[in-house]
Amino acid sequence: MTTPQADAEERAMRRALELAASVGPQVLPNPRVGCVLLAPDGSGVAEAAHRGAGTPHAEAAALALAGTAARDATAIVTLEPCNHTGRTGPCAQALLDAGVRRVVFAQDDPNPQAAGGGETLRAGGVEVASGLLADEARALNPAWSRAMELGRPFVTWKLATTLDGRSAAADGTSRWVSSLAARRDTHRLRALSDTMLVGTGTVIEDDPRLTVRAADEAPLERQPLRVVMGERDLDPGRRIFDEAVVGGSLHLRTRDPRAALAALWERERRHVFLEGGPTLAAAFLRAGLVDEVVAYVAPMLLGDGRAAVGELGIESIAAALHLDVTDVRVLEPAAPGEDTNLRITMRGTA
Ligand code: AOF
Ligand code: ZN
Repeated sequence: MTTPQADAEERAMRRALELAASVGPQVLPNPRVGCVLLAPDGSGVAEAAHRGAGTPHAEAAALALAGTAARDATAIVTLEPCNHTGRTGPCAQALLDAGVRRVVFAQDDPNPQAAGGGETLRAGGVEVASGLLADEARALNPAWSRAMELGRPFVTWKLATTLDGRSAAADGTSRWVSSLAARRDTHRLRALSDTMLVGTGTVIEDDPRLTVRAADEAPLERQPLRVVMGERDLDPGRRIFDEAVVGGSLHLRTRDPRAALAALWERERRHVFLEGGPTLAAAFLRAGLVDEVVAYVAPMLLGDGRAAVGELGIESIAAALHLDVTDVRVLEPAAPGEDTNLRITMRGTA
C-alpha cells in the first residue's frame, strides 16, 4: 500500500538518482551520489549531486543550499550518508547538526571506512529507512560498489577478436580486427574506468596511446591513468608515457596481477580496464581476477595469428572456464565497407 509520503519519497529518490547520473559517466575514485531534501509537507527544499573527490558530498551540498530550511526535513540520498572524515566531513553528523528529522537512503555504503552512517543517525534520534530503489542506486556505480566490497579495483577485460579468436594476423599487420563502431564503443567503456592496463609486450609491439577519445578522435577532458605492467624495460618515448596527455602514466614492475591491483588500489584506482595482450589476459584469468569480460567479435577468419588469450593451463573440457553472458549487442557499421561486429558482455570468473 502506498501513502502520499511514500510516493513523494520515491519520486524524490528517482530525482536523486537522476541528479547523480547527470554529473557524467563516472567520478572515480568516488561514487556518483544524489540527494534531495523534502520539507514536512513533501515539497522540495534543495537538491544536489556529488561532483567528484574533494568536492562536497551530495548531502553536504544539499544542506548548504537549504540553510535553516533543512530543519525537520527528510533527506533522500542514493547512498548511505558517510560516517567518516575523509577528504570532507561526515555527512551523518552534518544531517544531525542541521536538524533533519528523517533520512531515506537507497544503497548501504559498501565502503568499510565510511559505512555506519545509518546507525549514527538512528542513535541521534533520526528516523532512518534504507533500501528504496537500492538496485538502481548500485547501478550508478557498479564497478565502484564491487571494488569497495572486494578491497581491490574491479577488473574489466576487453578483447577484440576474429570469429576464430585471433587478435592479430600472423605477420602482425592487423592493428585492428574490430570495426570503427566497435572501437568507438570501446572508448565509451574506457571512459567508465579510471585505469587502463596493458603488459610490456603490448607497449613494445603496438605502442598504444591508451587515451579515451571521442568519435572525432579528440581526447576527452578526463583521462584514466595509463598503466603498463611487467618486468621488461621500456623506451620512455613510447606513446603511453606521453606527458602532454592528462591522467598520467605508470610502469608497474611486476608480473603478478594481485600485486599490480594492490599497488593500483593504494593509488585509489577503483576500475581497471584491461586491454593487454594474451599473456596479461591469461595471468589475470588464471589468478581469478577478471570481474567482467567485454568481447568484440568481428565476422572475419584468420586461421592463424595471435590468440586473444594465452595459456590457461586447461587440459580438458571439464576444466574450461565458463562465463555468464549478461548482454549481446549488434554493432552496425559506422562507415561504408566496415563489418558488422558483435559485443558480448559476460560476468568474469572472479
Ligand atoms: C562521495 N560523495 O556524495 C557521498 C559519499 O574521502 P571522501 O570524502 O572523498 O569520501 C568518499 C566516501 O564517502 C565514499 O567512498 C563513500 O563511501 C562516502 N559517501 N562519497 O564521494 C557523496 N555521499
Ligand atoms: Zn558524506
